[in-house]
Amino acid sequence: MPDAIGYELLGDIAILESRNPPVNALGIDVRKGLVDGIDRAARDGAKAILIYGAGRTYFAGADIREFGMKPMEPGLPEVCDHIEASPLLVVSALHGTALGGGLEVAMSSHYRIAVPSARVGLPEVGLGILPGAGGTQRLPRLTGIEAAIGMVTTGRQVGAAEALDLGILDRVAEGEPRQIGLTYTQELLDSGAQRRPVCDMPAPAAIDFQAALGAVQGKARGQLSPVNAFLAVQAAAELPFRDGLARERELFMELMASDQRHGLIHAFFSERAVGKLPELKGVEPRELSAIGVIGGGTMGAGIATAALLSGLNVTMLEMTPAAAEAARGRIEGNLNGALKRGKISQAQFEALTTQALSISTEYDALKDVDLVIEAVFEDMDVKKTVFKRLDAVCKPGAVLATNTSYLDVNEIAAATSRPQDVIGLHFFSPAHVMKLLEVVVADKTAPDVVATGFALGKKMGKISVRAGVCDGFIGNRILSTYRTCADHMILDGASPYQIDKALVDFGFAMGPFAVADLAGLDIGWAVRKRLAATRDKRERVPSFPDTLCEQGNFGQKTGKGYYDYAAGLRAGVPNPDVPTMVDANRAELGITPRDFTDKEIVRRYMAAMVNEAARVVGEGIARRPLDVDMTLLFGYGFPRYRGGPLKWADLTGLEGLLNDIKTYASEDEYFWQPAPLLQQLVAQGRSFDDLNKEA
Ligand code: 3H9
Repeated sequence: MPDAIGYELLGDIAILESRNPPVNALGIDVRKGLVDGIDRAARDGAKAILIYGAGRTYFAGADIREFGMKPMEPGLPEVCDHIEASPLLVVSALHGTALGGGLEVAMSSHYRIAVPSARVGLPEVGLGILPGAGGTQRLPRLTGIEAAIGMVTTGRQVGAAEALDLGILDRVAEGEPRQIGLTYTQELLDSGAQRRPVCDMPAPAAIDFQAALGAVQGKARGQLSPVNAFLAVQAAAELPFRDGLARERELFMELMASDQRHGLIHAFFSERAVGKLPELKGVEPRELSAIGVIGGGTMGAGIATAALLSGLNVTMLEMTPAAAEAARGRIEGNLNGALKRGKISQAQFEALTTQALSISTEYDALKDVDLVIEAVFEDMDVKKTVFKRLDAVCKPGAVLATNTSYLDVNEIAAATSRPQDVIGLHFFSPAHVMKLLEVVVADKTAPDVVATGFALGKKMGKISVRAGVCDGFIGNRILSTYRTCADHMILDGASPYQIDKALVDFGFAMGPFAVADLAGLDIGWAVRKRLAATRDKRERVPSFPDTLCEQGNFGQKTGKGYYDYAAGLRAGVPNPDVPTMVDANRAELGITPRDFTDKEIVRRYMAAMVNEAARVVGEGIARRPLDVDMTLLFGYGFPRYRGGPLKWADLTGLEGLLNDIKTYASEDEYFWQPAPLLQQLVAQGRSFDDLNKEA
């Protein structure tokens, strides 16, 4: 028997212990071990079998790394059937996270006990698939159809107490899984309990499936897996158990073959790989317990909030007592939100706002902090002045970070006598909510300062991505290119509203013009003015975005931008002045507008995004394609089920994209210059993902 499952016979009970760290994923050795163990227990004359996991968890699911490989027998569905069909009484003892295939193994057991801290769930939809080892047929037989639909279509995990209420667990007990499992199994044997296969339980009662499906489709926003998962659960009510399993398999295989499955699994592994940089192996971060934040506007207050919530002490620096008070108000407002959502208690709220937070108007207050993040006005001279002051006041070894979103971190570092301690930490607004953190590494930044940036991100629960220095780093640089592409399409005949809609239909959380209204149109305006002097003569520069700003329309904060928010609607309605501004711009440039299909809009927009992303990787601004993918996913509303722009490009076909870029170049040679890395990959017949694997 493979070592992945330990076997021991203790009296009447055969014990199967999974030993497959770190999460007891149900890889081929574990599956074989389970089947062998079940058979051996019968041969050994045991009366019952106890299954549990060694280490930190019961099985956390199928081994995702096996997806896409040649199937290896026995598959998980066969393993589950084998467990359920055992003539012996089978008990599973759960701890940690019994997820996906893990919960499916548990539900194939005849009885289930768990420690109070255990969590269970079927998170497969998040990977673009559905529970494919009987989970969609067994769960509704235990919980009823509605609870099963809720869990299976959202991937929601439930704690042990709720799982007990729902009928997923039979008992919850304190202790180690082995010990509580043995006690329970012995008790069942002593009481003469019978085998209790879920497959023999009555089918769950049907509901109004049509209405329920509509609700699931609405929330899925283009993602296929929740819908197929729903249909599989529906089959549990409508078909006999075996036929239901066959239906589950059919719907599962459909998803396995989908690009969305590739995209979501890429996201799963990339999310974990993004913070693991070869250059940081063995590099210890610096001490991090107290930080300073300069500037208490929306961004600074958000950063301070995130830091407080992660257990750090924060000193906020503002210019005047009035600004300091306003900053306190913003931070308290943010923490109040966390209190209302139950993320912190009233006592924690009090402690965070009184003991952990201090606000000052004197730089001297920053002399003892371990790290300072500057979030002041986006202006190089202002930033340099701040860093000179920090250089004078901060203790040796303190990390000096700028939250700039575009400016040259090397130039900022050069304003200090300690450029090795200077780094960019680019948060996204609202910083206590948005998951992305770009860790911008300047030429002289010391490795342990980079490690400290990543350590801070981890503490705050962020997805931290390493970025090199350039205008806009990874995210904003790519954003400015695809935004330019969108502006060009408007000049040529599309409307902002058609573009926004086409991209929302593609899966983006919001379209680029709605995003611009939210972020504030003055930001882009300032960037355009800064870059105007160095602009290449061949660049097509629309004037309508400037016209909009010149008339005082900065988006949501002024009540009007591309959309009009006067009616109090969060989404706004199209601003009727915009088409007039666009028409004037077209007339001035002598453009006759043409129609765009939604498909062409998406194709051009994505081609521009991928092309710039390829440049960002080619120049080493992003270390790996997956770094770009995670940046766009966590900071720019890119649909997770497409994996990120470069995963999308791989799945779509790089050669076709390159050909389209070359075709577009016949209209605008300057904008549509193919990225060298994209050309190289096409010439070599390789993909972006190949580069991820080599890194
Ligand atoms: C399924 O079950 C399909 C079936 O229905 C049907 C089949 C027919 N496989 O997250 P962590 C790795 S689909 C392979 O950092 P944590 C992970 O990559 C599955 N590897 O730890 C990482 O590796 P590395 C349904 C896996 O404590 C290491 O383990 N199950 C798997 O923060 C540690 O992971 C799920 O979707 C896996 N299934 O969180 C659960 N899981 O160290 C997915 C993890 O090299 N897993 N790894 O970077 C999770 O949600 C979290 O990992 C878990 C632990 C909550 C378990």
